[in-house]
Amino acid sequence: MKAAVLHEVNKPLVIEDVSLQKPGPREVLIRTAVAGLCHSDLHFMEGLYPHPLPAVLGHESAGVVEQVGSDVTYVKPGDHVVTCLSVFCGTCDNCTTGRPVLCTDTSVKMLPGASNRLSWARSEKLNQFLNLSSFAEQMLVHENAIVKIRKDMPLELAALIGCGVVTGYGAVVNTAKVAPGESVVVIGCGGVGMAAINGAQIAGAGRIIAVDTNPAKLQLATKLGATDIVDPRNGDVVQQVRDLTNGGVHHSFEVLGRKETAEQAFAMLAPGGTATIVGMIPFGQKIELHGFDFLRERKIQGSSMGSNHFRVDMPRLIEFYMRGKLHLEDWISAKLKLSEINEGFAAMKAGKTVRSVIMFDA
Ligand code: PAD
Ligand code: ZN
Repeated sequence: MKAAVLHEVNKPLVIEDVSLQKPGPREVLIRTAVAGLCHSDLHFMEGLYPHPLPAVLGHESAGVVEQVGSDVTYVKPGDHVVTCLSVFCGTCDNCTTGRPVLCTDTSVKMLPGASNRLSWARSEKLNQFLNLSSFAEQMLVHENAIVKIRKDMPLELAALIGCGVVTGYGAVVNTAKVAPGESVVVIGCGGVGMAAINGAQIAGAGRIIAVDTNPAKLQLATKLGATDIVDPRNGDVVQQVRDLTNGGVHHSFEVLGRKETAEQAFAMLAPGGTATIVGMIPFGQKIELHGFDFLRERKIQGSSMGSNHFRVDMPRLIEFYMRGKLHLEDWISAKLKLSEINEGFAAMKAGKTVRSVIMFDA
């Protein structure tokens, strides 16, 4: 089968012939239908985060089950599934206390470089990425890395839920637990930020302020629920937000992955407010905060994949879509072939797209 391989950082992905093992007892072989391009893939391509290479990237996908291992009862061939990198064991302390994204069982949630599922004609090891590797015509995953979905859900929209949508929505609903009427700022309105805005609207937030440097993104944000927009090119973002909110917001979400914007997210909080950092700040980089702000009970926290319980959250997100509350069609900027994947990442880097998706049958 064909897969897009990252050989070296800051080099284009190369389409290669690769193979997968037969499913082990708890593994599922999936025919990939759609894979979304997420900025997290780009962070690894640019070397801002380390990963053993060569590797098949991709972690936002939907597909159809082809084959299951001897112990798998959850799905059968023909079932439609969405994948999630938050693979869980179900029995470690974090899983059993309701935080499966923090699963610590490395035999299920394998560490980078540990999986031997992928192979190719060369002697060099080919690495699986985040237990998924979605930029490939097929995926071999643990059964606890997938959720079964209804078959009338379009797979290209379902794929978006696999990372971007569950991350943005979950940051608002699961991590920050935004209450009805509270004010929200989302800094960075790409695929993940748009989901945070749409999630804030579903949660019943009051003011929802979208911050982005791209006017087209701000316009779409308004359609998804933003009540106000802020363009950083019009002046200090923190001051603009303070002016709009009479002194600060209850919740800010950094959905970009930069030091300056993480610091802005904290600085724009009202007393008692919470900043939630969703973006992947380059590995090793530190952020600076005013110590005094903690005396007014301002908080800052991380959010991994929207603190999801994806077997519950993803089918609910699909129901929101079916009821017209989650505007997934608006996310897709381009449908690409696997061979066009580098053009897709170039458009992301230029800030042009909300989400590009690879359509494997195209
Ligand atoms: P994206 O590239 O689609 O969106 C980034 C957006 O930021 C674009 O709309 C830009 O126009 C906008 N932007 C650029 N500069 C500024 C600025 N100075 N101020 C405001 N906006 C600006 O990215 P994405 O939505 O795919 O991902 C966003 C981040 O979320 C990224 O760091 C990614 O790695 C991270 C992420 N985290 C998790 C997690 O579990 N924490 C999961 C998925 C993605
Ligand atoms: Zn992602």
